[in-house]
Amino acid sequence: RFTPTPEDKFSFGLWTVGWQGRDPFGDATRAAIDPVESVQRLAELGAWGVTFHDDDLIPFGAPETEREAIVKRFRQAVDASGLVVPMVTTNLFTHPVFKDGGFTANDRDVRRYALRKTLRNIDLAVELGATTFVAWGGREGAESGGAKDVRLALHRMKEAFDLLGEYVTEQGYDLRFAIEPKPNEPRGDILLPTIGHALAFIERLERPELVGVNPETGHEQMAGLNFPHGIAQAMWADKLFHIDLNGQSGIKYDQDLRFGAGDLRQAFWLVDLLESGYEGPRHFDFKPPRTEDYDGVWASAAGCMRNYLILKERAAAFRADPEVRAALRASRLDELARPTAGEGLAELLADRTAYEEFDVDAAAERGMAFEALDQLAMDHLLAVR
Ligand code: GLT
Ligand code: MN
Ligand code: MN
Ligand code: MN
Repeated sequence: RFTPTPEDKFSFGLWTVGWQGRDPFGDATRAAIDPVESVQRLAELGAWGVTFHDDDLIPFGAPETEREAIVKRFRQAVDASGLVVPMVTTNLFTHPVFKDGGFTANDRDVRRYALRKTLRNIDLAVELGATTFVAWGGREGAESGGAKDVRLALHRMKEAFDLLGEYVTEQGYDLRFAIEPKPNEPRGDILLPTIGHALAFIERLERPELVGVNPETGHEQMAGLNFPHGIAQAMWADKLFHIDLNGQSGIKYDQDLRFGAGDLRQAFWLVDLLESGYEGPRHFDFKPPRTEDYDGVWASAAGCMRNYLILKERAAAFRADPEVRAALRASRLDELARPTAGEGLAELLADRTAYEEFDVDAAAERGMAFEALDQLAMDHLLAVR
């Protein structure tokens, strides 16, 4: 019970368990973990996939021969472990050259370099079997108003994704892009700050079908937004290509807690939602707190998966409960599922009961019974039903 298996499709970034605990105020509290060890430990814990940034695996600037040797050794470890590499991403934020961004840096030569670094990494992603390429633009933004012409920056952002889409199309690659929004940190304000901004941006691209979103729990919650609502809209738009699961307690710095820590109620509704139709990876992007030693690192990775499975069981129990079904009807969720003007505009206009004879006062008096429904959810979440 609550033991993960590859069928659960849990994946982890090398940068998550490998985080050394460096923060703006303190040095690393742990040494780097060999990516090969991370692969082995994650497989032992029951994970299905491992993901990485180019620089998590291959040190920035490593010569070609060293790069090849590292990739070969990593690929052997991945194959031996049985893990897959479902997603790869590019680091366009750590090196000082990216201090003003990658795709939207004011310096044109930096933008060209960022694109070349990304295109090179796309080849590696495809070589390792990845079908999703995440783009988190953490450095795409500004701290002051005059520093960035946002409309021009969005032109450059569009140009970048159009070029990336052109490249994978020309190469015949089976690879889609997933934009990861974040409102701020490390930049004062980041471009494409929320799921909604990203979805609107994608529709202006030359190949919108190649681009979706990779929302992260904590990033939306940093903006005070309801994460399950954002995920539902991404699913509604067929744009949930990938997801970064973690935990966040309210509007503050990006906590990257293990999944299930932080806002537990949103985590419950999120799992309920994902299990209703999302088939992609359950990817954890968390940071084992810097208080932890290596045992703590693996304990927190295991905790992410365990909490997902517990919530999955709790959500299934909620949906299966006959009293919940009755409560959902009492709250008229079945009515929400019906088109408002099923037979069209003419029928709506001709229906006197819809307006002239509609009893507004009686309708206004009807309770929605949401509190009883939510208490049932709470009882299931707390496992007292
Ligand atoms: C970085 C960021 C994450 C992103 C990663 C992908 S890098 O750790 O904080 O939210 O998902 O670039
Ligand atoms: Mn993330
Ligand atoms: Mn985060
Ligand atoms: Mn992060």
